[in-house]
Amino acid sequence: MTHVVVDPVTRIEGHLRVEAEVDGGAVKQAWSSSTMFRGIELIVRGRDPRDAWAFAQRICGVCTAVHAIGSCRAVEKAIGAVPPPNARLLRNLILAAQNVQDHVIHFYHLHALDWVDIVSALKADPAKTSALAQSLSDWPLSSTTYFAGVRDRMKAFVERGKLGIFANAYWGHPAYRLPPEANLMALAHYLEALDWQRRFIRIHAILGGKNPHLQSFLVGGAATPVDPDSQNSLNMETIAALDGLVADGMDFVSRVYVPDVLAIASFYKDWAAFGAGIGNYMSYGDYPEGDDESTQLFLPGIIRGRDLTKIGPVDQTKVTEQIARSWYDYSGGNEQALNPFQGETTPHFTGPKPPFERLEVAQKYSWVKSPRYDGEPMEVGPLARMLIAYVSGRPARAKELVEKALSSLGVGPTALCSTLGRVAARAIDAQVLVESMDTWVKGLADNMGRRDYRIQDNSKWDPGTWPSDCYGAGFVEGPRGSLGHWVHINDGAIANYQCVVPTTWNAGPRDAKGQPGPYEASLVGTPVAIPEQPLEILRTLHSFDPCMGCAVHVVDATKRELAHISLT
Ligand code: NFE
Ligand code: MG
Repeated sequence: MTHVVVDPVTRIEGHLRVEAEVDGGAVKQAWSSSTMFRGIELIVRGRDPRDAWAFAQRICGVCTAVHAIGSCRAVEKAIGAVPPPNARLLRNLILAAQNVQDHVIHFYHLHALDWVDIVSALKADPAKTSALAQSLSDWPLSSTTYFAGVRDRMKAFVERGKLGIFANAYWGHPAYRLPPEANLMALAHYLEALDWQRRFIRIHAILGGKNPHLQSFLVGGAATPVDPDSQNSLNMETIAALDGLVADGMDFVSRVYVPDVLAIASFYKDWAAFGAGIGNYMSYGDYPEGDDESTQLFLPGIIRGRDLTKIGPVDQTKVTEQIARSWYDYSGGNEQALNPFQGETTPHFTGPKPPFERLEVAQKYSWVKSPRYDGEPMEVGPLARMLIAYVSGRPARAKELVEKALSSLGVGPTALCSTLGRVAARAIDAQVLVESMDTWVKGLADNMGRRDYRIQDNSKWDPGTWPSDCYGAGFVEGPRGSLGHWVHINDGAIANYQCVVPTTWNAGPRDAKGQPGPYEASLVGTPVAIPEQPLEILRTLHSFDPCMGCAVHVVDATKRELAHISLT
């Protein structure tokens, strides 16, 4: 038995530590710990709920808009405001742009190097790479000269001994299986994706003034004026700019990202048998096209025990958070499971004191809480969304793309419940979303044509119109999955605020019953060829796209000083 510690897990957002027991070449047990403690969730207490989105958005530097939208939706539910169609379209566009950009960045920059050996790419024959690329897609950057140029740039890099962004990986590890030509193609696309993601997210600059942390959110709607007769508003010129950026997005996703994922997956089909984990999947659904849930592009639902024949409903009263293994206290006892409306955030670190060798896994070992649905752990994310789409047939485009991917790989639907399935589902999610963005841009243009310029329901803007005591919850599908913000408003001010985010669901530790969280469960059975180079552990972990910044977002409720940062 070898005890493997991966800390920090790199190429993620935030600080994640994983400990695993490896025996006979595979993981037997694993523990997931967020070692990061930071502060957002309670600083909105006592504040005007109309301002909460601007604070909540700072939970993360990656999935920023999702928190702003979750916050606005929670407050709108509490006070009874209903955003008009233009605001819905603007939010859908912002949210989808966030998801699509994040998925591309995740695949190429945070995850691909678990599958792609950059050093092997140097041995590639550019002519063969060109033939491979042209067999997969009609993407124009595919000539022999182009790939020779990429290879030579990389060679010069390596010869100077400065691997830069490619340093500190397990190059040459036996678990890498792509031929040099595929590695070179992926390297070229890694570099192209860096440039593409910068271009694509100009959608956020157009609709929100900047990225990250857009400025244009508003309780009851959006603060982006829509008026074709004004230079300073969203007008036909901006519609044309959005059209161009969405087309560029569709191009890259459908001609580079999706073909790359399928091509790489075809060399790693055995990874459809690893990383399944708990086999429960949940999605809140999102992208409303009308006033109620039934109009959403993605429907809410729950799949249990990998049973792809039925979908259960999501009843938000069944969502709770436990802290049996997390560094917090609950006033009513640490064995409690609290719904976020009653949620508490009282940090209580119980050790071990750093520097330490091992977490105290029999006690508390993470800053992430353990969310549960009806007492059960749930995996959230693009895989959950695509499974629910596949089983429900909605949206039809998602089902079609999932079927196409399965047939191109020659595998059945249960293969989706795996490390590989998570990666493929994310790419399909990106394609469905970028195609839908096109429809939403047209929707905005149509509304302008009809002179419907409404962007806000301001009937509830005045706190005098609010109930003196009210509760609301807002739900969003972020890049990493289902996100909820819960707010309790009393006398016009925030009395309690809780967020349960995608990475909290996926990265959470064991609960009071000892049930592992999704990361922990998914690692069991993962092969590990060389315990000192746990490349395979990273593959499964990265397939979830961890974000600890989102998962831990608390401050000390007693206002004790937790850290002092001196700038001198
Ligand atoms: Ni910080 Fe996030 C997403 C949210 S992860 S990236 O998606 O919310 O928990
Ligand atoms: Mg929380």
